[in-house]
Amino acid sequence: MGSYKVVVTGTFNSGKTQFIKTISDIPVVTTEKAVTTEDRTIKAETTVAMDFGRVTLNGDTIFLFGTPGQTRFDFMRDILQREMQAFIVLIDSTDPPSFPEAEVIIKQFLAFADVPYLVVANKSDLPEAVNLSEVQRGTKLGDSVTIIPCNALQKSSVRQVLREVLEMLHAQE
Ligand SMILES: Nc1nc2c(ncn2[C@@H]2O[C@H](COP(=O)(O)OP(=O)(O)OP(=O)(O)O)[C@@H](O)[C@H]2O)c(=O)[nH]1
Ligand SMILES: [Mg+2]
Repeated sequence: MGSYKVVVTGTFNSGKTQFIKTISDIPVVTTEKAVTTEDRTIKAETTVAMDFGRVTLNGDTIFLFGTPGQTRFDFMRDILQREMQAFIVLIDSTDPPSFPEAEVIIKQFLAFADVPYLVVANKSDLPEAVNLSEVQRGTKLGDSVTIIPCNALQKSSVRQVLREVLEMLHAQE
């Protein structure tokens, strides 16, 4: 039984805020603001600072910190990464052009701290979602990195991802 800081990061619009909202035991602190860039054709609001939620699973408490997705807020990553014990990289499975960006994010995070991480192919419920091997190719992640599918609208699916993260954290102890 422990408490852990886990950062939920990933590409723009990949479902980071949704992921935290779906599983959090407390009302999530969000920082959604109207999108002012060309991305506004994709969604109306975006995270500009962070999301914060908390969940207890089998006696372990996870503090979830979501990052913004737009690259102009990348400076927030350095702040949110402090003291993190693991991170989750969400990828929008319906948006293959965004896949290479995930690789960049992973490298940047690992350069900050060599902690366990999990790559999540989110929005797996949508018909346009590509399969896991396509996500693997697009992100140039080798076979050694496990990518797991997720539907962030579904609590059981998010819980499954967090169980995997806890397993990685416990393996280190
Ligand atoms: N069908 C489906 N929709 C999802 C899923 N995850 C997120 N969404 C939807 O996708 C949209 C974007 O989700 P957000 O949680 O705002 O994404 P984000 O990564 O926080 O976005 P930014 O902070 O702007 O980078 C919302 O309408 C979500 O409800 C999923 O697994 N399946
Ligand atoms: Mg967000």
